Amino acid sequence: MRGVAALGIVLALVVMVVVLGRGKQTPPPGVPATPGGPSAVQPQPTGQGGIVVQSAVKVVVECENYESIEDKEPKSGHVVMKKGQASMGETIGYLEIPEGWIKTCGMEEDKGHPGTLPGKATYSIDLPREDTYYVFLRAKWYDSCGNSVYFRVDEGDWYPIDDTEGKIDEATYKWAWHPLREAGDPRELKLSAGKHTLTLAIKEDGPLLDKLLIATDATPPAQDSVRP
Ligand SMILES: [Ca+2]
Ligand SMILES: [Ca+2]
Repeated sequence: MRGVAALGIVLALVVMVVVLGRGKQTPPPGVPATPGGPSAVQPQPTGQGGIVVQSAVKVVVECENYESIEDKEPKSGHVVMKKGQASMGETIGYLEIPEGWIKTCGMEEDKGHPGTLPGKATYSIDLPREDTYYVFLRAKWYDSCGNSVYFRVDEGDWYPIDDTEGKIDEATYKWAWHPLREAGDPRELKLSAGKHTLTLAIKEDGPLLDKLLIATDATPPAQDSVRP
């Protein structure tokens, strides 16, 4: 009898171990097994039929987090660029080009000449690969004399970002994404892998500049999105 009881106890233990073992969930591939670990699952480039599908590149730069800035008119010391904050559900920082300083400083003549007005901010980016890139600026224009900036990559040509995105009426604009365009279409920029310097320069006064997006996708972010 004692032998049978012992066998019964052993069998019960074996059943318990099997049941407990089944209860343990193995996380699916890509999901971290430890709580609190990184939750983002990075899509990997996949090969199919010899075609390599590359993941999209998105680089976001906050305009107020510049690497260098020329924020004063050199002769008078007048402030031409300054940091600001706004609350849009969350607090966002921006770079403001105070309205009116171009006239105050008598520099209207310089507005049409890229890079001659004071007021420039630079940003350093590091691109993962050589590709065709598109540029979008999240900004709040001021009015029809405050709805543009100049942009360039490294020592390249100055391009205007100049449109009426976010326009409610002549003197009222809301925050919007402004694509860098060429004859109405998104401008294609062939950029090499590695470090590049982006520069925003004043073209008109009044705009508020939130962030720059450099992406391999030519589709602009949704107009009301704070984060692309
Ligand atoms: Ca203005
Ligand atoms: Ca910002």
